[in-house]
Formats: sequence, structure tokens, C-alpha cells
Amino acid sequence: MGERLVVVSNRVAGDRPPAGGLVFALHDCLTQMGGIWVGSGADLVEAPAPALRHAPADGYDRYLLDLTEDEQAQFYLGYSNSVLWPLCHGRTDLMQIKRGQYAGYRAVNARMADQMLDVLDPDDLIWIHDYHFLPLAEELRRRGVTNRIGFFLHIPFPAGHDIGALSQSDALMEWLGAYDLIGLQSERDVAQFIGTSRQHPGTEILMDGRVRMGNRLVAVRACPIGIDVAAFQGEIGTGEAVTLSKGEKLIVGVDRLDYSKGLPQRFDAMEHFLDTRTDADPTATFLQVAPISRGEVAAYQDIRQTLEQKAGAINGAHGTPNWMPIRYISQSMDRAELAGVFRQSAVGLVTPLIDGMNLVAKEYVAAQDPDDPGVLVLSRLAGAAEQMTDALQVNPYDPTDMGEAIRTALAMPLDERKARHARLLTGAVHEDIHWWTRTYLDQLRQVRAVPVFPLSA
Ligand code: ADQ
Repeated sequence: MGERLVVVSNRVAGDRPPAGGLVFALHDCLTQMGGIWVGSGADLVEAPAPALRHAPADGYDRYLLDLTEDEQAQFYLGYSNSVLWPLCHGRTDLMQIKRGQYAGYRAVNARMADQMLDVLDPDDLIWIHDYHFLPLAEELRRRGVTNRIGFFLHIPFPAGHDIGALSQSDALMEWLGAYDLIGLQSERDVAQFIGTSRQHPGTEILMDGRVRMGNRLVAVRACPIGIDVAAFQGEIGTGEAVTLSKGEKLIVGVDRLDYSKGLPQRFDAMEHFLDTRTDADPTATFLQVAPISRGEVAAYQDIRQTLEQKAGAINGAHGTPNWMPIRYISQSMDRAELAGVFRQSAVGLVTPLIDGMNLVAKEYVAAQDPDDPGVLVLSRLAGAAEQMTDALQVNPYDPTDMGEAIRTALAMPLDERKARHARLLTGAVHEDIHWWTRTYLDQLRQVRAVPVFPLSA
């Protein structure tokens, strides 16, 4: 039997077209290449089935792992999103370490490995995604799986000075040592990985770029994720997505509601712009779309309240009976609506405090009219900043810097807008989603963490 791709990620595409960045990218990859996609089922169960549930999709097969309500609390909301997510985003202060989470995380990974054995073939190329399944390769190796196994981390690799906040920091490095290729979003993440590895006994960085982890040699590479530019452009309709008055400009921000996305600072930047407004500045309305995510986690409830208060205060101070400077929406939008809003806006604000990549930045560029493009204002701390050097790059912690960038973007002459956009679009087209999957999988086929010693149980 020939090579078959086996993708594992927590979320899999449902029956409707997938929405989120990671899910969209993997759906596209599997539709083209065929193979199987293993993930956790959306509906919680009282007692998990003894085997993965088969759910065919167009062009590939899906296999779903059942989760109970308790496992959802410990594995997903707990260890994954209240421990690993804040750790990787430099917010150790928001980590909520609670008894039972780690055991739940390990148990779900172990059951996933057990149940995957039934669907794996010896020639399968296994590609595991993101922080929910860090220990999965080690679990598979324990069960005798010798296939090539790649990992891709979509979020930043934790900084060396934060790693001590994870009680299982040694285990983390051992889990990673069971892969053949560790893919990270940016060179910054590779540097963080190397820094963290240096602190870990038994890990050694080799001159050829590989890392000796225990008795295995593992390759670590930056491979920045991209988007399907043509597909996103195909979403753009005709007509105005947002009603504006004559001469009014639109500034847009689109994010999951998450503390890593820098939303309060972005609202402060808009306030700075309004506070220092002169007659030379156009009337500009800021539309922030931020649907609630992970609403059960406390840190996510706080951010929602903060934003509602800020939007109210800024509108109260600067609005008029006919105009509100901030429109804040906490509901999701479909991709066609999003594409339309991006195209209509004069400025795209993508200002996370830290981000693995940030696909909104690339979608914003893809959606612009090349003859009259909007300007991307991009956080220098987003992974995307390494590729998108023609954006106006800002410090997302500094509202004055961002507020002045909004002013610069609104006043930017057409020639400069066109030149910057053309270069950004060329980059997004060249290093798109197809390039990403091709580049990653080509490297995975080439590398081999040698030798594969069975790990003791
Ligand atoms: P996310 O943190 O979810 O992804 P991002 O890369 O911006 O962040 O992707 C979000 C996706 O969801 C985009 O495709 C965007 O269009 C869509 N989206 C966002 N807000 C939306 C809204 N209001 N309505 C509808 N759709 C919305 C993680 C990492 C990122 C990394 C991706 C992919 O945190 O750094 O870029 O994975 O690797």
C-alpha cells in the first residue's frame, strides 16, 4: 500500500464548509491529497465508544474520538486552553492549573493513540497538529508505531523564561522528542525552541539544525502557514458590506475574542486617534468583529467586559447623534461578509500582543482592490510580521504608536498603498496554503529522526 496522509487535530471540518484558519487549511489539504482526518467529535457523550467513529467526507475520511463532558473540561478547556494556551502566549499570569486537568489531557491522548492503531497503516504519513495533542507521538511510539510522524504547532513556542511555570516542562520536551519533524510558524518560534531546549538536560542542538532529544534526532523548522488566496478572493461579492456616510472611512478588526489579540490596546489606539484628531483627518469608523470563543474560561469573560466598557466610553466621549466611532460586534460573520468588509475598509488593524501567525492579516491583503487597496497595520509580534514587512508594523502594546499608524494609513498616498499591497499580495500568493502543506510534507518525507528506539512503557 502506498503513502496515505493521516492528519490529527482537535477540531475537524464538519459537514458545512469549515470556518477557522487551521480547519480550513487542513480541509483544503485533505480534499486535494485524500487520506484521513482524525479529531474529536463535536457532540459530547456519556460513555466513549470503544473505537473511533467513521464519518466520511468529500475526498477523504474522518474518524472521530468521543469525548465526555468531564474530558472536555479537563482536556480541552482545562489543560489545553487554561494551561498550554496562556503559557505559549506569554500569559503565565492567566494559567489556571487545577487538579485532574493533566490526567485528563494524558488520558485523552492515550485513548486517541489506542484507537488510532485500528486505522493506521505502516506506510501512513502522520501529521499531528497543535497543543491539544503534544504527547500523541510518544503514545503512538509506546504502542510500536514507527511511521514518520510530524508535528505542527500553530501557536507560539513558549519562551524559555516561562517554561518553568509548566509543571510538566520536562515531559513536554520528551513528547516533542518522539516526532520526526517539529514545524513552527516563524523563526522567532525556532529561536524560542532552541532557547528552551538548551535548558533541558538530554537535549543538544546540532550544527546541521537538528536537535538530539534523548536518543533521537529531530528536525525543527519554521514553515509559515498561508491562505488560499484565490478561494478567499472568490468570496468577495459586489456592493457595500457596511453602510457609510459620504467621505467616511472604514477601519476594520476581525478576531476571535481572545486576550492574545490585543483588543483593549487596539480600542485605546482608536481613542488616541480620536483624542488627537485634526481637520486634516477624515471621519473614520472602527468596526471590530470579535465573536466569543472559549466563553467558559474565566479570562475570556473578563476581556469581553473590558471591551464593552471601552467601546461605550469612547462612543460616549466622541460620538454624535449621527455617528458612532466604534461599532463592536461579538457575533461571527460568514467568509463572504468578512471578505466584503475587508475590501471596503481603508485600514485593517491586526494587532495581536503575540500570535503564532495570524491569517486575518493575509486574508485582509487578499481581499483588497489592487487599484485602490487598504493599508494593513500589523503587530510586529504576530508571526506574520516576518513575511509581511510591507505592512505598517506597530508595537501592539503602545496605543500611541498604533493610533499614529492609523493616521498614517488613512493619509497614505495611492501610489504607496498600491506598491505596498502589490508586494504583500505577491508574498501571500507565493507562500500560500498549498505551498505550506507541500513544503511541510516534503520535509517530513525527507527527514527521519534516527534511530527509532522503542521507548520503554
Ligand atoms: P486563530 O488564533 O484562530 O488561529 P487566525 O490565524 O487569525 O487565528 O485565524 C482565524 C480564522 O478565523 C481566520 O480565517 C478568520 O477569517 C476567521 N475569523 C476570525 N474572526 C472571525 C469572525 N469574527 N467571523 C468569522 N471568521 C472569523 C491559530 C493561531 C494563529 C494561526 C492559525 C493558523 O492562533 O496564529 O495563524 O491558528 O495556523
